[in-house]
Amino acid sequence: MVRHTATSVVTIERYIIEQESLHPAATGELSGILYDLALAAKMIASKVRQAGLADILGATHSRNVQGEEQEKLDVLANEIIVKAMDHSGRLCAMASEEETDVIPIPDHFKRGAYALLFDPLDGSSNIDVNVPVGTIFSVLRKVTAGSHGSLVDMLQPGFKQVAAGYVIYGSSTMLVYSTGQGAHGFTLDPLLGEFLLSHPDIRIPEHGRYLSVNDAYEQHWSEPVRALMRRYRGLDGKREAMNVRYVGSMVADFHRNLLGGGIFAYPPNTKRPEGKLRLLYECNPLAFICEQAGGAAIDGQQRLLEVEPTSLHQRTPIYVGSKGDVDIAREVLEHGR
Ligand code: FDP
Repeated sequence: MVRHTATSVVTIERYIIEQESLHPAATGELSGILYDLALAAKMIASKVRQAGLADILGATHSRNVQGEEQEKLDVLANEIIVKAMDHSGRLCAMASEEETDVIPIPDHFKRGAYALLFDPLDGSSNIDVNVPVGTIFSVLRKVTAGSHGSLVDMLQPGFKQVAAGYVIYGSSTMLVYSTGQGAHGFTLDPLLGEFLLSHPDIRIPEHGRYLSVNDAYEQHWSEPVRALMRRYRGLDGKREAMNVRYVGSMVADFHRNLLGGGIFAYPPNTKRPEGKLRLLYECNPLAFICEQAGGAAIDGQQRLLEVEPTSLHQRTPIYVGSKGDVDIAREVLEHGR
């Protein structure tokens, strides 16, 4: 925890600048992307906070009092991010969970050296019932020639991420990011309207207390996955039982385990042999943050950050969290015990 005094606080802007100064070659472009994302996060947070009041929930085609089309919060969050980021001159293209194809930067704006991928509002089925939701983002360096970005720039393995992060809209709004030098958390002070450094250099415990998995799928899991879950629950007598916590918002489940220790798993099942969660803008960013905090992430067979992506909206199984608990997954899934 960082103690701020009445006259001295560490804002996210100050922190990003300080981190940037550790890299003499830095151009400031990546820092600019992170500020713009922090602004977008504040705008989304304000919409999420008003969600119950502003009548912006429900179907995309519902109408407001002026008779204008109203948007669902996830569609709105998508627009907020696109519009906060498209004109900065720092991105070559974007991709979002909400959009089928790569989102080009309009011709009348300058283009830059980075690609941004994001899930604007993860856990959106929880919005209507006032349960935390989140935004997840991943930044990659452009690898193709020319100024416009393309799908090729997006299809890079997770270890190539130059920055990744998430925002959780919970009892407070927090932004956690990493540029490869640890994972750092900032809490939004609603009075100042600023993200303040609250969790510098987050370290996830080696073994955790919490198991986050939707065990309604148990009947559809393979035998090794069932054996693994029995292990985590202490049913095979080989370890102490973990507590089960499953919010159903990946960001919320991940965040709790990052701070308190544990594992989040979304294994494949016969109904979803590829898993459910998206590799590029859900799993890779959280895996990157987790590794930076001393944790680990696998897809069941290999390190998640080394998976070679083949399509934009590719799904993957995931086991992410405390290193000791992920090691157990690796072992039990490989040997079935
Ligand atoms: P949602 O469908 O509500 O957007 O990203 C997808 C996600 O939520 C995750 O946030 C969450 O962990 C998972 O799906 C929940 O899926 P199940 O209901 O199948 O457990």
